[in-house]
Amino acid sequence: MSTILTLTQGDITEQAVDAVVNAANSSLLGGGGVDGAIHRRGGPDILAECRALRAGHYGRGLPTGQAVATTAGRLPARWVIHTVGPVFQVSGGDASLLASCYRESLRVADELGARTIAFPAISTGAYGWPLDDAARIAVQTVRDTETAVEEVRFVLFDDQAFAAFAACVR
Ligand code: AR6
Repeated sequence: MSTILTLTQGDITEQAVDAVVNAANSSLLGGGGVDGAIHRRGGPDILAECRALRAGHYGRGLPTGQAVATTAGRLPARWVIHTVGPVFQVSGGDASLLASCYRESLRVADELGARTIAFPAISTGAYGWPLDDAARIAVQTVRDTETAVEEVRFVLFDDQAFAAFAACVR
């Protein structure tokens, strides 16, 4: 089964998909941007599961480039897959860490049996990754990853992000 790649401009919390990916931080305890929107609209069940993860396997937090799933609470999705993007300046622009976020999220999606997944443009907000470069890495990584996911939807918040991703999927 081949994977279809689609682009939408909008809010990731409104996507009716099996799994929504959160551009989280390693604390898993919330923040701004996508993370803030997901916890706000998804409700307290997501944070409760994140706290349980921190009390268990992820006592020191979720490392950069890894991914882990929780309930999606009140979002129109079944799961939230939390991943931690690299901070552009701190990572020195190491593309492998950003690529790992997409690859690991798809691996978790496969474990869950998710068939549709929505990604934000990870690391391009607070974490400062240049949009064009991030879009290229995101699209290339998804294309190169073997997965049973049938639709990978990139959900871009503004015109500039949409244009950057559109330039990569032509
Ligand atoms: N739907 C889709 N895209 C969005 C939304 C939304 N509701 N809101 C923002 N974006 P960011 P990061 C876009 O900062 O760079 C948080 O505080 C936004 O325009 O959410 O990975 C976490 O807790 C940008 O293009 O994620 C971390 O501490 C992209 O989503 C830190 O920010 C990512 O922006 C993670 O930073």
